[in-house]
Amino acid sequence: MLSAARPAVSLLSSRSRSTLLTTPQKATLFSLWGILPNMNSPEKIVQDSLKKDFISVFSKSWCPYCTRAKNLLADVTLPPGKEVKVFELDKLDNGAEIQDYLATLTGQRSVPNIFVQGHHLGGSDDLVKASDSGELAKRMEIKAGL
Ligand SMILES: N[C@@H](CCC(=O)N[C@@H](CS)C(=O)NCC(=O)O)C(=O)O
Repeated sequence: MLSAARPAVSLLSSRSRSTLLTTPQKATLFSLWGILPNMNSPEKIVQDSLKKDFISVFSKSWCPYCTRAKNLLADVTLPPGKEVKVFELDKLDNGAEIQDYLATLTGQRSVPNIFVQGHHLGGSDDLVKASDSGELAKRMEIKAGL
């Protein structure tokens, strides 16, 4: 259900894009609620995000594991111009279908479901482990030619 008062896209940080393009800095999380601006199939929504977004988080707004993951990611330093995209599945009209598609794609039904540079990382526990072990930093390295 979409509430009329709620914007389709809400910006959690007011950090300016021009700054983002020049220096590595703490992540900006863009959170999507309501109806996605471009209402496509669940597959296309997910695949587009995996192609374009540096980090994709499929989340639910009430989920404590998701909050932990979003807090951790908000504190990560990203390469210039890179962003974290958060899909709040309980707030998106086709969130349940997106979750079904993610389950077939990754074998993981739970949220958060996290991808870095289009590659599946896992859930919140996996993110914490990857952050502690240095795996997350490795996965965030930009490969030559990308
Ligand atoms: N160990 C998982 C736990 C995640 C989890 O239990 N998430 C709950 C929500 S807080 C979930 O996905 N429940 C099923 C659902 O919402 O469909 C992780 O670290 O991500």
